[in-house]
Amino acid sequence: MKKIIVFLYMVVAFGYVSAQQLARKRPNIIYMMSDDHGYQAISAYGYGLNKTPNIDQLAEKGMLFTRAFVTNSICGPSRAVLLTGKHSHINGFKDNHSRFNGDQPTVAKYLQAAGYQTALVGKWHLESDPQGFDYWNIVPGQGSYHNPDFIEMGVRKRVPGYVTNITTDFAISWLNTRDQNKPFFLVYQQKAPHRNWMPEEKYYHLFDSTAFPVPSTFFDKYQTRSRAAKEQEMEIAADMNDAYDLKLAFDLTKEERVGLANMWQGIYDRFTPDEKKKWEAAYGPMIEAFKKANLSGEELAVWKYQRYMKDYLRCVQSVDDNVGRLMAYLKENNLEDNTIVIYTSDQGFFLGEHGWFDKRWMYEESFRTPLIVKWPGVTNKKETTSMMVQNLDFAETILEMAGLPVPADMQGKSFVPLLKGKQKSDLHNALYYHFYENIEHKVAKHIGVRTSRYKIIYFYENKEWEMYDLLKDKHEMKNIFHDPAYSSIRKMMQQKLLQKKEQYNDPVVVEL
Ligand code: SGN
Ligand code: CA
Repeated sequence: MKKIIVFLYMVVAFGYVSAQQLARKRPNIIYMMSDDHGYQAISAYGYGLNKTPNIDQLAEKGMLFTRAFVTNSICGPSRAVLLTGKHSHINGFKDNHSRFNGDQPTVAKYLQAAGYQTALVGKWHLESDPQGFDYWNIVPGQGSYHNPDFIEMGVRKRVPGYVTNITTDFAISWLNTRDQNKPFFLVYQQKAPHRNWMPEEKYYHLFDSTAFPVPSTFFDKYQTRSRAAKEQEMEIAADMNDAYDLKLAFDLTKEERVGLANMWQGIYDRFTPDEKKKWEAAYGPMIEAFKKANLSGEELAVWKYQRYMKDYLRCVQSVDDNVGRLMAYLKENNLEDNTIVIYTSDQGFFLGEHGWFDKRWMYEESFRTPLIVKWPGVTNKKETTSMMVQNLDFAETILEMAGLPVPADMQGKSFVPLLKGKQKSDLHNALYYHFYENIEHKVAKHIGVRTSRYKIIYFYENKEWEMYDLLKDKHEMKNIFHDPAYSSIRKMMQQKLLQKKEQYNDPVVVEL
């Protein structure tokens, strides 16, 4: 049945494509998606934390989205939404413990069937083998930063070096060997800057003397918020592991090797003895200084925040370098003018806001994701848009970029008109969200809706509600769900939630 769907689609599409083809050469498309790269850590977004000149360069001739969101802020689900253009309850991949049914139609399959060469490199995280790609070379599960394993078309081997560079090496060698007579679709998915934030050797000392500004919400006590916000386990102060997250240890004793500390040892053992020496030389003085300082309370929390930010942003630096490498390759090979480049992340990330690391929430930092689209001949100058789009729209957009029709069962909308400057009103009046994984970090399951001004969240396990006026409270510190001044807005937002839930056929039960 699923094969028939792709076939029927092609019957319709081919007539369309050949007409289009006469008019122009079909563009190549590179979809770059990093793992856990918050928009705060891209300098084009203006947060002043770090410098990402290569990603910023995409924005110089592209469109930067300040309101791009995901449907379910976690890795596997986000990737499945990108591939299918369908919400998690429809594509079947609801949380990181799911297995993707690779037999269903995907954007990669549609492009492949229309004559695109397709490849996937880097993080995958969908458990089943990739389908719809002529070439794939992926890291198993979360992958490793140093001397990682890769699975190339089903064959697993260990590759010496640093994962972010290796992923690019594989992308470039595929580009070199591809059939040059066909357009290509390259899905380039970095593992970085995912936890546990292990930088590349050349950046061991980057930010050594930088003190990052502590977010205004860092000491949030979650007053007025639901139980969910208070019960999570993702606080920098309380939930980071000394060895694994904060890098306060080297080789551990047998007794120390438990839980996350044991994971640290596994990661540390991927280093060669010489690499361990270099790591110890770089991180040793930090550990000594920490021991001497004997910090506690708020000082210790801020110290952990600084420690976290340094390693996280060091990993981002290598991501940015490698975007530069790929862009240089395009230029050197005369591909720049006919290649669309999309840069995004599988979701946003907390960089200390509300005292947190990780994602999962429908709160802005993790619900929002960075998005920059550079389309030569279409987005010729730097432009910023605040119109709302969602990763549910990505597959549809990519198909339209390739001159292909959007299948009727995809649930998002192409934002090609927005990229072309033809979209004058918001593509969506509200965005729908559903998070399912109340396991690690203990974030209660929730659904919600966001309009350009308001957001309502329903934690359906606890039957608790939150609502925010984002115009007056952009940091989402004051839950106004029970505020009588907002009672008509509350009713309107609850109705919108029900309406979106119906529209997308989500069977979750809402008790008003
Ligand atoms: C791992 C991390 C979590 C993280 C999930 C999901 N724990 O399980 O901190 O939230 O990945 O991340 S770790 O101890 O294994 O590092 S995701 O990006 O893959 O969704
Ligand atoms: Ca992720």
